[in-house]
Amino acid sequence: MAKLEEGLGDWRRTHYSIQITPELDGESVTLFGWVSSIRTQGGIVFIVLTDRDGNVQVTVNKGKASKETLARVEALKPHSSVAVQGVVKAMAKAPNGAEVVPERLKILSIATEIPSFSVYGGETPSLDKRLDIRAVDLRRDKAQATFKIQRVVLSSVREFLSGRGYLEVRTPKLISTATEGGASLFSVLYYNRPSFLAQSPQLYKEELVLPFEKVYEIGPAFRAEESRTQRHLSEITSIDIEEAFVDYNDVMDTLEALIKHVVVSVKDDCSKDLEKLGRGALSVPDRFERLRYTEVVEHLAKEGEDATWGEDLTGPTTEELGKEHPSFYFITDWPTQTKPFYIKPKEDEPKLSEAFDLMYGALELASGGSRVSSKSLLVKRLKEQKLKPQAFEHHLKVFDYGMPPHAGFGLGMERLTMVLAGEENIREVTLYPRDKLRLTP
Ligand code: AMO
Repeated sequence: MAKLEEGLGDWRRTHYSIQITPELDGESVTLFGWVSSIRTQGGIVFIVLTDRDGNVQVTVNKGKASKETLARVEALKPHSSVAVQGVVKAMAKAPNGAEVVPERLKILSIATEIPSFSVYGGETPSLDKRLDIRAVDLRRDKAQATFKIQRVVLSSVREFLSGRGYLEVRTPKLISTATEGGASLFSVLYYNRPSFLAQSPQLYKEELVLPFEKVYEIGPAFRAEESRTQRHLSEITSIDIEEAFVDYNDVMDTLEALIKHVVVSVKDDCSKDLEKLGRGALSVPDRFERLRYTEVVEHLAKEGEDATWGEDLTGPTTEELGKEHPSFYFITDWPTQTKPFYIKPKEDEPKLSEAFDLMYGALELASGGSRVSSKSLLVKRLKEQKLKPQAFEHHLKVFDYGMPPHAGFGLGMERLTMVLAGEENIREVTLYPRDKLRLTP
């Protein structure tokens, strides 16, 4: 008897599991995948082979199969990776109405460990346990559905933005200055100089409106978040746009249209995935409400909430707001002091700024605004925020060359996926989440 594990050789897949249907009755096929269950009943061994797309039943008749095939079937353990060459048989009782009777079976890799939790059905164990063997955990039906939705989020965002003439860009992630406040910066030694991981592409995307006018980036952003919450990670994927000759109202319109496009794409392309997650497609208001920050704070204070003008809205306060506005809405015209230096104060009322957050209930999905395009004002704003203009020398220089009025936003890709997939914990929608306690796998 040859050794049990074999290489691929010249075998190549002809079909995925879901393509095995009664119409293929009598056809020879080659399948690859993993064993998700093995069950013997009488003289028949039923092997469920699972691949990227689903399951197919492989039926071995002990009385008819070759000695080699039987030896391999005996050695099989769930999770082993296998290849099957066989013939399709229409079979009403089998999943998809057809099964495969193997002529040859290869074990490509015998599983030596069984996960401590059931991947194929059964109860979902704690997230931490699952994250420890994330590559296996991601085989769960719900994880597959979640990340299919995420793929559609990414592809539909690209389709929308490139369709509207935005150019996709990549900006450095190793940087020399903070953009979103010093507290959440990761330091990295860059050769022998201090540097940081980018918290956002903010300054680069603004500069790039000079040559390209309309840009977007889908890329990593790093935040050294001290608190460990269901909504915060240390590494995220940020969807950023920046555009010349527009203001915050225009980019709110763009963001609203973008969200609507993504929701429709997920509805059209992910109906089965939404079903697996036990939810329907999201309903989206015809027009996202635009609530002014000052009015929101006055209203919340009247309701007895802890909301003080001039401060960011905190967790419990946004929870209350989320109850009143459970879908998508904007909060606009934030106090200038609550927003970063690059956000433009209103010309007629500089205590307020041309800034917005996009919310979904209590969850902040995006923030953005009109930008300061005057160099002298930007220097003033940096100083007001106790930042040193010298540290931004290269960025400020660009403003000497005709920096146009411009505006943009940053949208958290994971948070948007949470909303679409109905997940409460951001880690569920992140392949390998990073937080204060987790740097592996
Ligand atoms: P902001 O800091 O608000 O704005 O970030 C934009 C969006 O990114 C997401 N986000 C996060 N998601 C999970 N974990 C985190 N630690 C985290 N931090 C941010 C949120 C948030 O709304 N430069 C500006 C954007 C702009 O003005 O264009 C910025 O970075 O969904």
